[in-house]
Amino acid sequence: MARQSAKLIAAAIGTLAAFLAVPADPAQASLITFKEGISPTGAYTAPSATIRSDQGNNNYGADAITIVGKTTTPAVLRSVYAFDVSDIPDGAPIDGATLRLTVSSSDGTSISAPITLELYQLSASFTEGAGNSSGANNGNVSWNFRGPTSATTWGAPGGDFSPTLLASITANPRTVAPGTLVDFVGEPAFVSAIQAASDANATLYLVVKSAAVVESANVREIFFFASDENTNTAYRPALTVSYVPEPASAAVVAIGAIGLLARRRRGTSAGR
Ligand SMILES: [Ca+2]
Ligand SMILES: [Ca+2]
Repeated sequence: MARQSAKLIAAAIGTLAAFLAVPADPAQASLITFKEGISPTGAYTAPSATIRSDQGNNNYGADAITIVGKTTTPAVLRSVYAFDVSDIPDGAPIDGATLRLTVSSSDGTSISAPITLELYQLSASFTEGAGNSSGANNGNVSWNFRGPTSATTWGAPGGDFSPTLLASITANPRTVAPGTLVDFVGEPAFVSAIQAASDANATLYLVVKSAAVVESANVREIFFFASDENTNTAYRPALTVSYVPEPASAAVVAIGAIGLLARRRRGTSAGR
């Protein structure tokens, strides 16, 4: 029995040594998705809301859609998003990120042309609020306020964001079909922003807007996306992050697995 235990321990050490000798393989990165009501848990919330310059104090936090674009009123519309990324394992290096929005409808009166939408990081937090599609002046996030009261204004109306582009996409607002998946695939700056938020167990605040050249043009281009309140849960905004499990934590898992294996073997022996 003692000889058998010694053999088991030797085998376990050998397995662990072999495991640790294998360098971390980016192809074995893990994925975690953040999506309201779905993932990582059913209780997860990922606030999103439209802000618009022609209804500067109005909050649309509970609307089923978020809107991005420009009207000929003229009005500029942007959408803000918040993702708490504290469920990414502490210290895990992040190597990729995608924000996925889903088109809820096309806009028949928009210009038919490719339009560039851009993703940036907000430098201040916001509170979502419960304004519906009609909007409500409730002090929560709007073109002018970041909330939770009208006393808390953005530094600049339309949201305070870092000028570093995190990702962009191009689509035609008139012809894009409902259900189209719009993926903002992260530039290195997007990955860095999520890494910083993960390291701080914090919430990442984002804004999607039309390119500046479009926001200043006198054309209508409007995109309708499903929001975090959308009853079609599959359409809700989703942030998917790819990370490499830390070698240290992987070793802990390996040691745990070896321990379990040893216990199972002992259990089998005892039963004989
Ligand atoms: Ca919500
Ligand atoms: Ca919302």
